[in-house]
Amino acid sequence: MLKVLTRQQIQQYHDEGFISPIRVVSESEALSIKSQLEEVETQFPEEINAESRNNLHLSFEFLDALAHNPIIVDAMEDLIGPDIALWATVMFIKEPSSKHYVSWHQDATYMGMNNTDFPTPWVALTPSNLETGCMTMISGSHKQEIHKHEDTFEEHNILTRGQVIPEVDESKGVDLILKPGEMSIHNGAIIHGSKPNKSRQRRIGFSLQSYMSPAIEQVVGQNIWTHIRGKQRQDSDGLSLDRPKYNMDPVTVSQRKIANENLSNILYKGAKTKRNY
Ligand SMILES: O=C(O)CCC(=O)C(=O)O
Repeated sequence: MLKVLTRQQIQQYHDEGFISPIRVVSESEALSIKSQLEEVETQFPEEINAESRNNLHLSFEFLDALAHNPIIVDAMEDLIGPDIALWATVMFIKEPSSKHYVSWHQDATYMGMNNTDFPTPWVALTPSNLETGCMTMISGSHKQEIHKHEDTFEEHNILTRGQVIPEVDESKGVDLILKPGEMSIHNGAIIHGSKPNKSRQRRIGFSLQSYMSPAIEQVVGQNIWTHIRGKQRQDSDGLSLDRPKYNMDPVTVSQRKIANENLSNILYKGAKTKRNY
């Protein structure tokens, strides 16, 4: 029996590679999460900034709560079954009137898994639209192989390697317009990207990348998984993570550091350069 998604939405996920929009929290709750985020950005600038944006859920309680939000997790269960672990999270922030963008890419390319078929919820904490630089999905492209990506390390490209698929048929592009508190869900193999934020407000999206069943294995490097629901994974670098009881709970801060080092080793394997995110 389905918990959150409809059969039609599941069909859309399989046919097009994404679903959108789905409400996760109310608009006012989303704005409260944004305020908490901005408070900790000021309080702990070393821990949370444009370069330190990975796995914030490991040491910030309000983001841990979002990673375990029952609407998100129930939607994941509808797609992948009852045994669920989270690979990592990324806070994608585009500052007002900035040049930052995300080039056409497929998430699974550098994640080092033995499969590319896994869902990523992306939760909007601010309006995400054509003006602020929402994500655009190339409908149906998750059915293609993983394309060759060129690593550009371009200054304004906020992907790790600035990786790009050079030729994309943009005619199949679908813009995912989200209000604060809504999410989209996209497949690990779908081609997607996003343009700069031309507005006078920040565009913030929390990407829960990705929820996976134990059938999907890490074959490059070693990841520290966040256990979410059902059977616990056995391949979590020997670590069972503590959840933060409050922001910057010290045990969890050191765990995040190790998790991010592991993540970086996976994402930059074989790359000529390594950025700090
Ligand atoms: O936030 C963005 O604009 C892009 C995010 C993205 O590529 C992802 O979550 O997979």
